[in-house]
Amino acid sequence: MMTFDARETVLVIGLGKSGLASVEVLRSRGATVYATDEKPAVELADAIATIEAQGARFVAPDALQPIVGALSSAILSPGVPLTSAVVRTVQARNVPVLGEIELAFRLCKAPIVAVTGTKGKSTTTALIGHLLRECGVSVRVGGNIGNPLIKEVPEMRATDWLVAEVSSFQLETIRAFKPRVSVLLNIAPDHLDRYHSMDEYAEAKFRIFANQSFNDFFVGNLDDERIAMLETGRGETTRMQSRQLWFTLHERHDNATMYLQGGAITYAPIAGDPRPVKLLDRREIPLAGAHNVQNVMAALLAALAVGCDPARLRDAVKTFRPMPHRLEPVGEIDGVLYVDDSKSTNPGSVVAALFAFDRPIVLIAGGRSKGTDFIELGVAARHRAKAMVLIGEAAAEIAEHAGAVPVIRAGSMEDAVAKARGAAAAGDVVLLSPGCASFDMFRSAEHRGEMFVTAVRALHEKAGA
Ligand code: UMA
Ligand code: ADP
Repeated sequence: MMTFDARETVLVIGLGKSGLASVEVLRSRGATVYATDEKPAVELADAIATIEAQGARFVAPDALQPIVGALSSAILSPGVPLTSAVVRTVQARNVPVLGEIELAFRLCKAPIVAVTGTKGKSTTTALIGHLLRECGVSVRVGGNIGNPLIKEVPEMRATDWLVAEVSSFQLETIRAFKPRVSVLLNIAPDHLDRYHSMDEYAEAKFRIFANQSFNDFFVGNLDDERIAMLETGRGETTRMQSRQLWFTLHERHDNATMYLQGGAITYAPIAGDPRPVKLLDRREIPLAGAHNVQNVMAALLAALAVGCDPARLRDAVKTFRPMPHRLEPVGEIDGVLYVDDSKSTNPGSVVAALFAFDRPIVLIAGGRSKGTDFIELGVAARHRAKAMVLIGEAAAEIAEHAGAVPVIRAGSMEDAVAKARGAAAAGDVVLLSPGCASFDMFRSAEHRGEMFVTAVRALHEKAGA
């Protein structure tokens, strides 16, 4: 039985956001804490100073041997793969390696709603938080969305709810993690630089419901082929113990608890009055694109599973606002709308973005590929884009799939926005939806979005001048 208190010695692996938060919580519980990180020591000066002030000690990866024997567990940051040398060193001495999410689960008194999927996690997680709050539930939100889950946990009571965005990386290192409600949005190519195959990636996602039992709920997307295979009775074996709540963008389907009927999100309660309830018209959703209708359905089902009242949920959806860098309109200049979708970091989210507008699109895409191909992105661009401005390492690879769509190359975000402006006419959209990681040119996807906004503002000032 791991207690993570004064009786134990714990090694925290990785000193980014997740690791720093783990150190802080473990130290506040009185555990003896060591931390390690593979970055050069000079780059870690601030992190080391922070943890030392809390009474933890930094140990370089090549100096771990003498302390490994004393460890009761190791807490792994999501960015550190299980195959890393540090993890092997620790596992060779039979020290259990758990993720920060697992630690948070073990210390959390509140029930958890956990959200995963390739895309839409942050939007859906934030939306569930918003819906629960509007329905009077005491709720906290954390995880992959940015604020480490472990940070939210210490103060929580059994009557609160915790909404957790969990990535496949985080799910790799759970053991007992058992959300009361799990949500699986979609599985599309991404992170193929870390996983050997789509099957391996999907299996990591499926861990979200692995420990659930019949008192728990699973919310799943019936329109996603891989996920629909989990429906009881479809596959060869029933993998899931939890109660299944399925959603679909199609009209009523036997096993769907939520579906679109005549453009209205409709809910067929599984218990009680079986008559379908029209919740809201899809046009009332304050977010663009069919993919956001799916996100809203998933969030509504999760909130209903928590016990929220359908009538209050309807109004609560209407007051949600898009998160920054997710199809966020950032300005209109000379009739051209500029949209920041910098958080589009895989090809699937570019496809979703291209179909979210019914006006001509000049697409800005590219960056560092994550081992995915760009075939579907090319197909969607050929349908929907009037021109593509390509940036970053993947520009040449994406250009191969452009067909007859004019391709313009750009060397910086400022250059890309100026060239997109040149290709656009009044009534068009200039859409930054990169479909790639940002690290070849920017510090993060947020930084990339901010650079886009800065370039748009500069255009605006010029236009006004
Ligand atoms: N490190 C090593 N060895 C390695 C890899 C990393 O020592 O092999 C060290 C690095 O030197 C660095 C530290 O580990 O100092 C970074 O840890 P990390 O990569 O786990 O990053 P954190 O800052 O702790 O942020 C993590 C998540 N990062 C990743 O999953 C890569 C954040 O998700 C998350 O918001 C945060 O915890 C709080 O929960 C980011 C992300 O990109 C947004 N997620 C991926 C995605 O959304 O696609 C999964
Ligand atoms: P995640 O947290 O999974 O990365 P976000 O909600 O932050 O997801 O959205 C990231 C990007 O993916 C944005 O560009 C957004 O427009 C797009 N997106 C959101 N939901 C979906 C979805 N269900 N399917 C495809 N793309 C989506």
